[in-house]
Amino acid sequence: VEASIPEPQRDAWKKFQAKPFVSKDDFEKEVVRHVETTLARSMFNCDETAAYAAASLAFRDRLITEWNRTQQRQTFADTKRVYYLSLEFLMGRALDNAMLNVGLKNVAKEGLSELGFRIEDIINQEHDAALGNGGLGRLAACFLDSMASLNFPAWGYGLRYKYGIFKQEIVDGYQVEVPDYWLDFNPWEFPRHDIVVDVQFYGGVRKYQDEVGKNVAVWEGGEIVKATAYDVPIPGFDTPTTNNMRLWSSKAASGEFDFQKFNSGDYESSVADQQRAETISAVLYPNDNLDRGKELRLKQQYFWVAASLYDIVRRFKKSKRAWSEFPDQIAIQLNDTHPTLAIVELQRILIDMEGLDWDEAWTIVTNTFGYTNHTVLPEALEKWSVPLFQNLLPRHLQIIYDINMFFLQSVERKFPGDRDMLARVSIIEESQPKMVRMAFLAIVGSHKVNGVAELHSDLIKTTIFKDFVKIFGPDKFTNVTNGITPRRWLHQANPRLSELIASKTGGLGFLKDLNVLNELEKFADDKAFKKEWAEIKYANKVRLAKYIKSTTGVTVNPAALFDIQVKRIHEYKRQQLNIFGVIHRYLTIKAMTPEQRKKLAPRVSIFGGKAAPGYWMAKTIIHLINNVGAVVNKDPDVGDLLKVIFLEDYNVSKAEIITPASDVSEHISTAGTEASGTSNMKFVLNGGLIIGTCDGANIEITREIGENNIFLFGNLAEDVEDLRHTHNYGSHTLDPDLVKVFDLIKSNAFGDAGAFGALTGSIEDHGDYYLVSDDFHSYIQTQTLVDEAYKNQEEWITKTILSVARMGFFSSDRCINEYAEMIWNVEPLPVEKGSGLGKEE
Ligand code: F55
Repeated sequence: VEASIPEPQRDAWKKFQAKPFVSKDDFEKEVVRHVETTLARSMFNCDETAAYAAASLAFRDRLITEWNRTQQRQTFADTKRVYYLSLEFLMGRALDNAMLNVGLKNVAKEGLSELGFRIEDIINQEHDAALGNGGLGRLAACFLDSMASLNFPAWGYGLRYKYGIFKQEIVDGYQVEVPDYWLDFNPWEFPRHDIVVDVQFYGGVRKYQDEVGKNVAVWEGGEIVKATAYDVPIPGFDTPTTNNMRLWSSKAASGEFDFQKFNSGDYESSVADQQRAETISAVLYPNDNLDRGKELRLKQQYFWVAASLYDIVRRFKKSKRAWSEFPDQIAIQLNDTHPTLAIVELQRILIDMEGLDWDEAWTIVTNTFGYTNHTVLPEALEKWSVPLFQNLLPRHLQIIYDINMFFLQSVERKFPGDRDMLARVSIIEESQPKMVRMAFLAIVGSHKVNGVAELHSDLIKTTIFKDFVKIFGPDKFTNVTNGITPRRWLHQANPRLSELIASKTGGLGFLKDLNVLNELEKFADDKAFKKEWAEIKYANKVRLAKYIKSTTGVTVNPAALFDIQVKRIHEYKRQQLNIFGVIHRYLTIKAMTPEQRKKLAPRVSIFGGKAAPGYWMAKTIIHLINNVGAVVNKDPDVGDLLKVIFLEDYNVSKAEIITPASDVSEHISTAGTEASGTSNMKFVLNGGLIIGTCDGANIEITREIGENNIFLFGNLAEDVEDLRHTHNYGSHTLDPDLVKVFDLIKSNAFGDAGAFGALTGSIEDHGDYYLVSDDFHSYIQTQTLVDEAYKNQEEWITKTILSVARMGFFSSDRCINEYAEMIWNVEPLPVEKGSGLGKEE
């Protein structure tokens, strides 16, 4: 149905078009209107929740106006678009970000104040949008911010989980998971009840030859689930461009429930059908870097991929272009292997629905997709059992077999007779049961594969994807080192530092071109500047200390060295190395004379992060940290010299308080295991130093900021394999200091040692896979260097200024520009400024 307004009536539309507010008065007017109409309240019952709701709705209205204009502009310009497919978008809060990106936070602050509210209190009402696990999900969120800020025509596609990552509570030192029901009130989404896609599951495939002898496959039967679109506007910083994140929600095809079943008395099964459909988008799987092969997860993947591709193809078809132009109009980036089915789905659409030849279709498919790998850990590489696939997606399995056949034929031509090679690279693993190797499918179906930091991109080329480099040549593989958005991770999280930088570099331009930070180098020895710089760090530490007091009851000294490790709990990230180091410090302090104690810089060791609910070892690490804290924090003999804090429920909004408050942060993964890491970048950008291994992006951070400004330790990636071999087949003696730590644990100093037997045992008796003992001495020594360096505050501050000045490379804007040029071949669509944008600095 043509829904476009006829020409003669359009003047009326133009005359009455919504105008985004710019002034304080207009903002207040909008807030009051929303309180009194949308929320049906008044000045006599407007609490902070209502004020948050109204302020958000005022900004949402403003965003959606720009959103509409952006979409019109992009459709009219008809340029190539990027679609970023990610099962996770770890967005955090939207209001503060929206206010800052459109440049109206001060307007809102004054407006809210006139209406009787403090803006901080209003911002704090918002529930995080926590639709992700960790780095991978947060990267997707940073990319959306950068793509909008750089005016790229780009959409994110994901799932609208009813429950995001669980909320973590600590009870008696143990992690307890609580469901995160976040949709109770979400002013940031627009349900699109008119955009609904049918998604098919199960059923069978009928094959026949048509009248001209062409082979036809029809996927029929099975069941249909409906996907409804929910749109979330993504405002760019200092630009009217407002992009879209489209999240799909699942519903039973028959609406509420199947009336036929209902009328025939089969009430229960009609309700069950409905619930089964809704289950698809119900929860985010809480594993990071682990693949569990559950059917519901595969259903989620196909549901989301099928709806997104239908949407993308529908939009393309409106342009009436030839299919061969598809890759000129569309780039699709796969955030890890989770959306790999999109490759198969597009091939299916082109050959089964649109009648293209296999080869013609396959050329389109491979030119459209790019695949980003985020891990080399074998347990995280996705595989799906063939029988499961056969049952759920029978036609897709056939297409995968065909893709594999043509691929293996090409390998055979290139390496005749190399049977081992064929077995190694086959998309189908010949195991019992057979498995579909999703990473291999993603490589074969994409034109570029990238890793997320230099070391990682080298590692994938020399280890897990080595054969594919031989087959496709090295140019198919590339590196795009991760980045972070300086808008959220500097301007929003650390407003005072942002303001100071702005005052010295000529305004907020550095937030759009982070290399401008270079200009700070000249202040590295400037007394007055250093004083302000240090005051800001101290104020951020005071803020965190208050937060620690209010959430844990522990008093920490803001003058102490704040040593922070916040990230998902995982053995490869080695929070156990950190806590063993803390126990070693405790032993050392206990053995010190009063004179020695006077010379030691007081320390607060701060941990935070969630363990996957089924990851026992990670939960044990949390338990140990909490038990060590319980003993150390109340030991009067230690006092301020050492405090150990575990912060509950680490998430994006908490990261905004924690990150600016670090003196040192820990990025201490076993070399070769952390693909990149991104919190390392956030901490340095906020004036903290790093203690870290030569792993992931730590290496490039060192190259940028200089090796005098980072505390590196531990074995190198190239030596890890040999060390593991020695543990298993040679002699394996533990570091003597680590033995003392274990002895203390075993003396029940931190509660029943039985609880920690698996943890110490994994190192003593099970090969110490993550090299905790091998790196322990180097770690302790380096921590001593940190203590020494911290005593010289003047030098320390200089180091942090120089580091910040050299962090420009790690903006996600640089990253997106690299993707655009090397992988997507897309251009930004610049916009005239002044279409209602706030003009604040
Ligand atoms: C989630 C689900 C599965 Cl099935 C597998 C992995 C994940 C996940 O959360 N991975 C993840 O966060 N990976 C991280 O990606 C970051 C962004 O590239 C990297 O910085 C980080 O090194 C990597 O571990």
